[in-house]
Amino acid sequence: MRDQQSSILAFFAALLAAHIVACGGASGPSEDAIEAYLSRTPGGAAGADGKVEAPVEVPPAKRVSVTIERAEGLPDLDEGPGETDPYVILEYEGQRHRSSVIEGSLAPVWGDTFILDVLPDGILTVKLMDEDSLSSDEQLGVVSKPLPALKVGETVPFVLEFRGGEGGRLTLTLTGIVRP
Ligand SMILES: [Ca+2]
Ligand SMILES: [Ca+2]
Repeated sequence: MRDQQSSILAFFAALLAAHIVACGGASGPSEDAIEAYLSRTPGGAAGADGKVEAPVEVPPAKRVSVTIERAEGLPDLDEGPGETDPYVILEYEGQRHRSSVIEGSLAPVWGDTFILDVLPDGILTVKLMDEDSLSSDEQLGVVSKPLPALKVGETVPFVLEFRGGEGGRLTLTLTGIVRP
């Protein structure tokens, strides 16, 4: 008798649960929306209108990963053809990084990645250099530009032109990342 009662109770409980799920699916927010809402960072904006379906607020990146991709159109100003050995120096608010040297190339490809701590109104200065063995290295070009504000996980191309494009073009990839 007890078994029968409890199985009847279980039946109604299951029926009720199914009803709740059905109602939720028909008129409520989607499971994904609820999950996003529940997993959002505490204190994060839930959307101005308070709707659960509002996109989860992605925080601004505190660090940015800078990949030095490639340069093209570099002028051949060195002692002879194949003597331009480009490398890149990144300077950003006291942080400094130097890429590898690509020997004898006017269209170098690097793929070197560096991490910068983002500072308010920070300016990125990029120097394109030529390594020389018999004299000190030459600066082929320099450009300064503010870093764009990135959200965490956002990736953008960042193209720099030297001497208005006459001195070549350098492509970087920027990705917003969190502070570890
Ligand atoms: Ca040189
Ligand atoms: Ca050189």
